[in-house]
Amino acid sequence: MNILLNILNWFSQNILQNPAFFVGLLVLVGYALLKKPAHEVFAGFVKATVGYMILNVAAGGLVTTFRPILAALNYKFKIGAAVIDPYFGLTAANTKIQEMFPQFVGAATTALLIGFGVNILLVALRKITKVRTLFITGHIMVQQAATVSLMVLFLIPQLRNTWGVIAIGVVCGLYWAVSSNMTVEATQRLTGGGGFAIGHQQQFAIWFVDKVAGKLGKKEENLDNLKLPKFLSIFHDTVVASATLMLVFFGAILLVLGPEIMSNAKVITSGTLYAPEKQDFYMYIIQTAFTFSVYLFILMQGVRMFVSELTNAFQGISSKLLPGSFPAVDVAASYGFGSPNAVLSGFAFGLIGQLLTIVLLIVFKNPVLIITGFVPVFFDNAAIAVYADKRGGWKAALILSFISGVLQVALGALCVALLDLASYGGYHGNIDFEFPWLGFAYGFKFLGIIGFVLVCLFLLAIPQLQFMKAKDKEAYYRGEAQE
Ligand code: ASC
Repeated sequence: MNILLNILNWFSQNILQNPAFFVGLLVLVGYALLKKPAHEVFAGFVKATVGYMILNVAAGGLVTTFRPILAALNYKFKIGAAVIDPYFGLTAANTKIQEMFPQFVGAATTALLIGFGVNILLVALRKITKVRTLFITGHIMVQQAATVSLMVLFLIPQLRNTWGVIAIGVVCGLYWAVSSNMTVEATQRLTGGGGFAIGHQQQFAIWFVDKVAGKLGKKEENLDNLKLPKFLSIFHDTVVASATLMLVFFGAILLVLGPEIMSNAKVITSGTLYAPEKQDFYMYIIQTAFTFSVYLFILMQGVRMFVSELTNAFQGISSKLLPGSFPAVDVAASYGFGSPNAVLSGFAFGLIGQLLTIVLLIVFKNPVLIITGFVPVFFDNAAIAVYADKRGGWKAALILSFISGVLQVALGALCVALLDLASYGGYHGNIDFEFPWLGFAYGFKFLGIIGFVLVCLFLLAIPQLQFMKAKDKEAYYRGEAQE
């Protein structure tokens, strides 16, 4: 008995609470199940583990670059700031969990495993559950599991135990299965029967857009004829786009803060100080803004490494276990099926919506300042424009991506306040993590475990309603769009 307990204890401390090795182990088991040769199993394990360790290095770098600016903002204006971007959100959620609930650092990775299992189960029982899709976008699952872990642990104190870890996995799995299932028809229509669904961060939005776009405009008047300014195309490159956004936002913030505060060691308790004798303040600003881009780039590199292994392992397992189900993949897969102008117009109008709302936050002296992150403003709004254009033409695309930009900032500010993330500098920010997740989070806060159960029941009910509304039940399982 003692030996068993010791083994479990060792496993929990060294693997479960050390996500790098846990992710490596998932890949190892996945590849072994797929009967890959031993050297490939080993290589997969190494790449996944090292990839996750690279992610950790970059997350640490983001925190040390960001914290002094947050501290200075707080000192001078008594406001907190948060970048709404899933990578900043991941770092913020993990840092907060590590500081407040250190025994739960492994919760998100355990949830990944449980959630994936729940999703497999829901698809396996599709005759009952009506779920047709398996979510396999690994890096998104990692980000979402972290945010959901924080929501559950922070907002429902009764779940700060083993049940809580299981609960996080269950609600993640339900969200992955159900939300991706909501995109089947819209995506089949967009891609002309491409055979995949979306498993990313805007599934509720895609469902909604597909329903309302037709009422906002005519699909014949699509974005193909729109002339966009040439310079927008530089935003196709994430380094250029994130460095530019960071330069604009942090440039403005650092200019307002000024060199005195940024060189004051009493205010800036950790991270890099501005040292006046060594560097010009303006060069310091550019360097600091670009440093974010550097760490973001490293972070994405690490993520890419472990995710391609994780995705292969997951996909292999699911194709063996669940033939005939729809894989739910990265939203970028849909862009090629839309009007070439849709991606950049969605980004541009989403950005306008975000910037206007940020100005309103400043004018009305909101205690939390929101800073535009690249991933939601680009990928969410691009997807919204692609799907909206298909059903309602350019008018629907521009209106809906603009509204999404407004909501990302306004509801994002509420999320930051609710989860008390301002001193951690980031929130997930993708549109599903404002709507419906903000609502779910309020349910957790005000109704506790009952709220949690209601959220699960609500999610389970969605595919049942989709199925009830489908006229041809066989076509529902084949994923054919019926209107
Ligand atoms: C995200 C995220 C990314 C991008 C990428 C788009 O939400 O975390 O890295 O979108 O998946 O292809």
